[in-house]
Amino acid sequence: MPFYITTAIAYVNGQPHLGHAYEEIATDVLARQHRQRGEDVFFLTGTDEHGEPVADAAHAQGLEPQELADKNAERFKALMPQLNISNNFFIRTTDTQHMHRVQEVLQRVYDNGYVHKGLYEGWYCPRCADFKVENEILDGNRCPIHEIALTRESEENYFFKLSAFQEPLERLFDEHRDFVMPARAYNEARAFLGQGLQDISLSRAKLTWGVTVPWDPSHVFYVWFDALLNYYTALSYASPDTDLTDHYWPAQFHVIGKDILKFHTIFWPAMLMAAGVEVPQRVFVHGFLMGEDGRKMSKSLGNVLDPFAVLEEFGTDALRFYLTREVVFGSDGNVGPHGLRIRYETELANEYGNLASRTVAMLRRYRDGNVPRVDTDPEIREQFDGLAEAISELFDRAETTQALDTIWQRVRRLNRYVEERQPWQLAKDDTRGAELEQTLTTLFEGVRVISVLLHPYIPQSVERLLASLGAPDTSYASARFSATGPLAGGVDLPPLEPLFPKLERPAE
Ligand code: ME8
Repeated sequence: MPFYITTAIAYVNGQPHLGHAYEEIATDVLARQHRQRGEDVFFLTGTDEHGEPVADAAHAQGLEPQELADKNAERFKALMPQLNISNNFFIRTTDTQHMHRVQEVLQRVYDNGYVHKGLYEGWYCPRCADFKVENEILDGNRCPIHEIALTRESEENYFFKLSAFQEPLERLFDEHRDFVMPARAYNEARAFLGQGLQDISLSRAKLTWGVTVPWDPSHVFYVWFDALLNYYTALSYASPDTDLTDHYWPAQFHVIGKDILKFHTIFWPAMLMAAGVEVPQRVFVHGFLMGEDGRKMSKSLGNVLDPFAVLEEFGTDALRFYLTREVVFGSDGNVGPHGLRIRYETELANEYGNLASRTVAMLRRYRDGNVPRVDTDPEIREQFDGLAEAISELFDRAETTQALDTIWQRVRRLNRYVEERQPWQLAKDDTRGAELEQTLTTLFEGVRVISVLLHPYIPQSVERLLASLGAPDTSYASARFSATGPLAGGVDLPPLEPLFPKLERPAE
């Protein structure tokens, strides 16, 4: 089954920050889990390179927009392997194939009669590249997001007849309650729609950094139309020899942040309808990351969690784990270096890493590194019954944080099992050999299954561990807890280096 999933594409006016890393990681966890289930996943990410925010940032640095875009797009691209993101393609909106396709689709919108010329006047934020409506503007005519002064803009533009899509959009929202998730975001988008739609600016005459309007080359398209179309255009040239559009379109899952809700849930489906293209199935809106003190991260407050520093000190999986565990996907969350250290030490190093190390060490000490071929403990096995299915159901609702918590309850259960069984005591008593063997096999199987389920979250560590256990299969089929000895591996186990080494500077 095709599963096409995307992130928002980042502006290249600045460098990647934690918010970008978060969105990439959260989307990657979803993509990997669907792949694990055998679905035909296509995962797209990339950069948004046109428009005023980029042009202004470039000029402020004495660069041409293309130079700044090239420089920063490289930084975003380089971030993907650093975060272990499994994207299938990286789109840049300055790709010529993208630009041609944008012209083609929007020409269709024009030919279908959804474009007219008009005078636009309003308060404009150059950082959002968006006109603001009166009721969202802050005192002193400032942007509600960036808090910077808005400019009064008036120009003759082409307009997109958004108002013509009031009813079709209402129908879309009524018939597909999961078109926007979670429910809070759905309600917000529905309320916006309820206010009544007005036509919106489709082009800019004052700007040259953008995709030229084919029916009037003195205009470029308003950056949001060019940017949103990335999800559609990418499929036409992501593969060198085939056009993937028919195979993967419509997208199943757009992942975006809450500040760009209106564009993705109102403008985007309307634009597609105007072009006669099928609309995507779901838009998932994640929350914003704030500092540990609940305030917006800023250098001056000293509450910034720098993703690059975290990668350097703790490794990729620690960042992936911390962000997905700490921040409920779909809600805002507070994150910071203190919380990260605590979760690293208590959960990754002690609860999971140590469970794996102890299991391997005991198998080596008591059974020469070979897992006994005996039945697993039915009580523990029962607690793994239906687990993989439960996780998949949570993933179908994009409840990735809840899914991780469900897996973690099994990590804790296995740790308690070690304490209950005390294998080191059993090993002292020759008459209790069978109990020892059952305990060791159960622990091995438990660690293996948990690791398979954790693979979407912490792929590197899991791959290392499973390879060491001789059971490298991470597909969903291998997430079954065997009744009769291990499903795979468990022979001549080599010593296991700590998965999450102790920190030089422990958490206070
Ligand atoms: O909005 N916490 O680009 P962008 C969580 N180019 N997510 C955050 C965040 C934070 N602190 N800060 C930003 C754009 N994001 C457009 C998108 S899509 C066709 C065009 C998220 O670089 C933000 O919500 O400002 C968005 O989803 C993504 O990062 C890129 O933001």
